[in-house]
Amino acid sequence: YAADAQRTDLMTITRFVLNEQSKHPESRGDFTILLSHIVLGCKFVCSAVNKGEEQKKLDVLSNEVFVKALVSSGRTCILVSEEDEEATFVEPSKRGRYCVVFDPLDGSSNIDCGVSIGTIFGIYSVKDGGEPTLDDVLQPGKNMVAAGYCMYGSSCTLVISTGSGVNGFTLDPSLGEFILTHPDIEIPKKGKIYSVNEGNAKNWDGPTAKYVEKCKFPIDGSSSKSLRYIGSMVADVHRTLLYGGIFLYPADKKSPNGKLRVLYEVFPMSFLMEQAGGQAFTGKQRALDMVPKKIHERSPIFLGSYDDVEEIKALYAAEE
Ligand code: AHM
Ligand code: MG
Repeated sequence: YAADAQRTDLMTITRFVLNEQSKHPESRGDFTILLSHIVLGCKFVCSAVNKGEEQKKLDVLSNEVFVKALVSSGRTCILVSEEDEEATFVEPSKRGRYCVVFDPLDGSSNIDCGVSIGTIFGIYSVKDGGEPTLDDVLQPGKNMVAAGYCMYGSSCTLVISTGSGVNGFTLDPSLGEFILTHPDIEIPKKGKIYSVNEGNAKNWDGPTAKYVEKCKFPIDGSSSKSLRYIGSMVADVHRTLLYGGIFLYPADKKSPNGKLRVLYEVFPMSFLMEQAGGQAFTGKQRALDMVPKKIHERSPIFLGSYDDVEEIKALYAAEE
């Protein structure tokens, strides 16, 4: 898809997903409709963020917009949001076959100083018929049919995978459309950046501490890595995806399960990483193999370039 063609032959996200879905004969267009409602939520949040609304209002507002957009799509049956303690079961007359897990506005402590924040989402599908139950969302991340995030930064960027690669779209404000700007994103096999909250170092376990030490003082003659940490997962993961390297939110003595939530933070980002050729590891296993027992469960996470994650896996394997 050549750059000059892009200017006149606009590949909107709707067109792109319609093309992808047409490869599946069983497709009924439901996914495309669901996605257009997610996109609407992202556009709303993008515009609200740009207006500089207050933090608290923006959290709550974003959640309300996403919940209403998803329910009104008529294509969802269960919603899990970081902002809501309980899962939302959509009333029967508005029910569809998708479950959406999402963090409507992640990194909200960054709002008031204008640092990038984002929305993260993952989508599961349920079989037709039968009452939806929580078990429909308490599924390993590898069962997701799609995952993505929207970053509200210097531009508004939506990155998504439906299980066949990763593609990035940028909101053209004059058109109000997300246009394909980053086709087929592949993460570099190895990177030069590590991204972690080093303020927690005194509470880290052995392998994490050893890994970060190696980033700073490599013992194999390679050059040391740069540290970049925004503290906004979407922005840190977006950079990792494009430039390569590793993002980690490990376990520590105070938070033995780390900080990030399995369903709507760890899984979607792990899904994207694998689809882009990288890896995602929990310190014990492949992240996407985890089976969550609770909707707001947390897990440590190490994700990024294939080779960089291999190194941390080796350090954990050596511990056993
Ligand atoms: P939030 O859901 O309360 O916004 O917290 C999640 C955020 C992530 O965006 C980010 O990766 C992490 O918290 C940063 O945490 P810390 O400030 O402990 O480094
Ligand atoms: Mg969050």
